[in-house]
Amino acid sequence: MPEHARKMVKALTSSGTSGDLVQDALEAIRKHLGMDVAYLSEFVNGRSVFRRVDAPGLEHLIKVGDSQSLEDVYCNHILEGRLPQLIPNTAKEPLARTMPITDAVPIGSHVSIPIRLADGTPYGMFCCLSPKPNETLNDRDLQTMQMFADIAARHVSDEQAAKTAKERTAERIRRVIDEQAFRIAYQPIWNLDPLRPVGMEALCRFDENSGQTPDVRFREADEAGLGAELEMAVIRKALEDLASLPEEIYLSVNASPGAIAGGKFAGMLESLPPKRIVLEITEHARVEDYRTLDRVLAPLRACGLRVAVDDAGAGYASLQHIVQLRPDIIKLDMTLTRDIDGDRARRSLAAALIFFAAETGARIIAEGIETEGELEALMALGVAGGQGYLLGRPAPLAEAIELCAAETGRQARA
Ligand code: G
Ligand code: MN
Repeated sequence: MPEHARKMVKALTSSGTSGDLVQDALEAIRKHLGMDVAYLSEFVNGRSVFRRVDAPGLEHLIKVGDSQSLEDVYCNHILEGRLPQLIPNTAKEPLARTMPITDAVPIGSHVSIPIRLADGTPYGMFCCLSPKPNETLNDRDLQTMQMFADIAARHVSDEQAAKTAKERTAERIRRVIDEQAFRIAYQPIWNLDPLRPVGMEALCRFDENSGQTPDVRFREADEAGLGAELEMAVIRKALEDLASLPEEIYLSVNASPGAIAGGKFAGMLESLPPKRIVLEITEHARVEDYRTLDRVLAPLRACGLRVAVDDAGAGYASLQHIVQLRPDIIKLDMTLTRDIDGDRARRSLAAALIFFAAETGARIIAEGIETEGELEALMALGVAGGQGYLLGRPAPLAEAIELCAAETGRQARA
């Protein structure tokens, strides 16, 4: 099979997600028809803009991003039936002959198929041309061209749909950030023995009845390139509440390494007591660059900011991650807490982390404690702190403060 035919097959059978599909299709059809130039163009504000071009050796004549006025080119005439899609010899087409572009390029032969998006709106042209006439071009060539144009059209349609969906998501998230369309729920963090509230974790909650968990929101924001901004907006809002917290209670906020490395965090701490703030570093992807993270955090830690590794024992919060961050606090992921009273493997993994914490001067806080059994097992292992539904659900600030005060009062009376 000749190489261009192989390419045609490849282009036709490709999954449709590859960015090179249209490029491959252009090259294959150009070679198949024995033409010099193949391109896909998009109509934008009365111009035809080249989006993909295959024209080896003619890059000076035509390249991606170049555009021409629709007044000057064949496109509109073809769309409106004044010129045929198949022109083996422009000299035999009176209208083509009178158009300046025919001699300027020059164009001897021309085959083109209008491209429409899935919803029917015109997009642009899928086109092959050559400076020389090519009298062998026939209807079968046009049919083959049509097949490739269909592939290109489908690809472009998919691309545009994905782009539109992405833009809509980005706009929605931009609004969420600008309008602070989220609430902060606070979950008390306790010293376990004696039971005493020591901190409050700020957890973001999105209002709508979308049924989406905050995780999904944050992932969407990430994909829209707004992840760090959203995280910082949440932290900013939480920090506003620090002054309302009892003096002896610290505020724990969540951030991804990427958001911290973004550099906006330090500025938000200005005029706040760093000793009362814990930064929980949430890991959802592998950290590429600990040095940047360290550069941002070192001066803040020197002033008393404490760093916690969140979700330890799950996902990317690997041992390596813990070693690199040298955290003040290690938060045991709730998957380790769950049923720890009845599960030897979880107990020994927790014990290992407790040993590690003791050796490195870190404090362990167990997340997601739901039962007395879990609480007792954790205390028996020597876990210093904990949080979870058993000790207090995430709640509006006033309620969370109330809960802490009630427990403190109870302790005082006992
Ligand atoms: O990423 P991080 O571990 O900070 O997320 C904590 C999440 O877990 C919050 O959304 C919070 O509402 C939830 N949570 C807090 N305590 C418990 C608990 O005891 N059980 C369960 N299942 N979820 C909890
Ligand atoms: Mn957390």
